[in-house]
Amino acid sequence: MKIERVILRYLKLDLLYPFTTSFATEYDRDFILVEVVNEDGLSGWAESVAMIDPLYNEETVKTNWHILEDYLIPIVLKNEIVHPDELSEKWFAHLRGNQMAKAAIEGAVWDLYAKEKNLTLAGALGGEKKQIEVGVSIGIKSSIEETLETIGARLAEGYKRVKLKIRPGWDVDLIGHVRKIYPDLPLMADANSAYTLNDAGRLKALDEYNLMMIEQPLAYDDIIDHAELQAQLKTPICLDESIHSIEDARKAIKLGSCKIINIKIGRNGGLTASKKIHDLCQANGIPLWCGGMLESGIGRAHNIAITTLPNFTLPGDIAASSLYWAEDIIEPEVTVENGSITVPTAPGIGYKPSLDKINRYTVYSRTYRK
Ligand code: OSB
Ligand code: MG
Repeated sequence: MKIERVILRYLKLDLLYPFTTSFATEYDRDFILVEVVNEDGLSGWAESVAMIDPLYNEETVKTNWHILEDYLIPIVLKNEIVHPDELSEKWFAHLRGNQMAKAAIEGAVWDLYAKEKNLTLAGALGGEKKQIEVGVSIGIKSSIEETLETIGARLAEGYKRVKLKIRPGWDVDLIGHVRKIYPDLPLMADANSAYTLNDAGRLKALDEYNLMMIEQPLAYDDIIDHAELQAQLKTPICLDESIHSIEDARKAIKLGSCKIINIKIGRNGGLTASKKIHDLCQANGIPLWCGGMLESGIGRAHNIAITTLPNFTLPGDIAASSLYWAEDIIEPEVTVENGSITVPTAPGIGYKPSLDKINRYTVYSRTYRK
């Protein structure tokens, strides 16, 4: 690959509806778009999923900009890259952490690689699904009534799996009410690390509601206590925040810390690493689904591509563009019909980044040349 220049853009998009987790309420989304351009003028695109504040994990939009500008972009411009796998396996391997920054530029290189080979990104990764099943993640609301209304609206739009954000005090009662009205709905709960082992009793009370899983109940960096908790719970635990690498996945599986893993490309340090975690989980009977980070269409397109791999057997948090944005920055936007997304067939990410729209939401940008 002959990468000539890299463009970073800092974008800000307003969310149509505020999104509340156990750690914050988001009203808008600040993120970095990475564009890598080859000598023929072909572009690869990806976004960094780091958030504005270090509340989900330790990375932020600005730490990502710093790591991209001062470390990752110089590596990509200086070295001859033959295959995107080399980024995580060779060129970035000596740099600790900063998974979301690494994933952002690696994803753009993967998109460019697929376009150079005239493959879809899904195909380049080895994915074969033509359609993927998705669900919706519903934030913490001001009342149970409002939550029930939101669930009703999403089901009417065709979503078939619902994830509810929980935190201490917004959990057993909430799930009980929802279950009364929707006894058979595929339903799960995401705590974003809001509990400790002292809350095991409260979490055990959720066992009677037949949840598909409870996601990341304990600390963002824990795999030991989760193993102890999983041994006490009937409900499968799914790890999100705690998994950053194939090593984390291997240890979590070995300890019995979870029965399901959520893949986030950014959290895992990129597509290559996520594919390796996929293969490890497949070999160990751990089903996967793709998590979401309130991405724009560009990150969403990457999530769709990885979900085409066979061990993504559970619906992912990849809802339609229109649930997040007044207008998305890709054409066409991501749409969901009957709880499914049709995987695009155009090369690379398969959706066209709209420069008009991207420029409208760009706060600042910088171009880096060879
Ligand atoms: O834990 O899955 C999470 C959003 C921001 C940060 C963390 C999470 C989430 C979501 C939203 O659940 C999923 C989506 O993009 O719709
Ligand atoms: Mg989560």
